[in-house]
Amino acid sequence: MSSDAKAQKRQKFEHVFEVIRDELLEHFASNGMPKEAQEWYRKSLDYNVPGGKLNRGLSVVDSVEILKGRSLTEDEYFKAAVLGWGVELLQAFFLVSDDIMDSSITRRGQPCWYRNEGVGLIAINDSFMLESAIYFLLKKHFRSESYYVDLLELFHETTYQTEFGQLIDLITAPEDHVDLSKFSLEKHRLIVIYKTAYYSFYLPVALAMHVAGIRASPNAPKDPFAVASSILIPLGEYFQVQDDWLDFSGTPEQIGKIGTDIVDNKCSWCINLALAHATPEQRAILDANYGRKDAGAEKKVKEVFYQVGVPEKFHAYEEASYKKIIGLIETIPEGGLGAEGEVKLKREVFKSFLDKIYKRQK
Ligand code: GPP
Ligand code: MG
Ligand code: MG
Ligand code: MG
Repeated sequence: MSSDAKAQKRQKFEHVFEVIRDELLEHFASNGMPKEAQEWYRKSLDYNVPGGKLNRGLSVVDSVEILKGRSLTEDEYFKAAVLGWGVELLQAFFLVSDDIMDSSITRRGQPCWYRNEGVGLIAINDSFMLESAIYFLLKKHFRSESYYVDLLELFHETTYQTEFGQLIDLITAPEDHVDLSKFSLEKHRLIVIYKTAYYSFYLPVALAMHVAGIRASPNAPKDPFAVASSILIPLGEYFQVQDDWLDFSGTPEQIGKIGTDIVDNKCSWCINLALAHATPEQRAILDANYGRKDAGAEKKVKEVFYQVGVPEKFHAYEEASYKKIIGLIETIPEGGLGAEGEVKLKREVFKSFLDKIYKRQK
């Protein structure tokens, strides 16, 4: 797609944000909330929801379009976009609170929300409101749909899974006790599948499948939701490895945030690769410097990452992941998965998502 067409697509999607933001604010005001609270909520929504890459949200719209096999009516587009913004609201809820938990400094090229003058720990409540907004919008726009409960369950279950992942991410990275022997690639895999893959990859596509009229058939040999998950979870794993790689190698200007994984003692893909390939001397440097709130120590860790070849290993991983995911996509029959006369699950849903993130630089 041309960059013009991409920009147009984004603009159309962003326009829907204005609509739902105003719905949220109108409802808030109608409860008699004071002017200053209305202004606060508006600022929180504008600051935290729309400024990202929007891959997750746009994927809902793209997937509905691909599954239906035609361009959407205005009403269909709007509903798909509301669900897309639901995913972006969920992400905003996670990021606002994750930045507090990770003591992060910047996000999307601006200070993390909690670091704004006068915000601080009020950001915790702001994050809760970003989450609750999802359910207000689902009720407003989907209450009478046969798949309303499916949407609710999907958002609830995915949120819970992400919280499992955040818990293991955090307790594997205690601030006051560095023990690199607790890390492993298996542990890393579990963390990233739960903290990232479900909400970032499975959720957008599963939402689109419900809207497009694909029904779960848990007892069928190939339940379409299980097939989607079997491709999207590895895709999400690859995406979070990219996130870990960019945390180490990207500049703040490039990735919009200052990497904190090394000083935060995170069980990231990079440290696991380094541990697997370090000489005893390099291992000693890692043990002495990983997870210290100190720029000099962070630099020493990064030097070891370069010495053991983390960059080359990441590029090889990226190629291998791409091939593996294409292979998984090709397990779906060329004409789509599903019985005649039913809406079919199509390869293109997954290919289009993969293309959005392959070799991403931010
Ligand atoms: C990303 O991890 C994980 C999340 C945003 C999930 C948070 C879940 C909660 C329940 C709060 P990360 O810390 O590596 O992301 P980033 O690098 O963007 O800070
Ligand atoms: Mg973080
Ligand atoms: Mg985190
Ligand atoms: Mg990260």
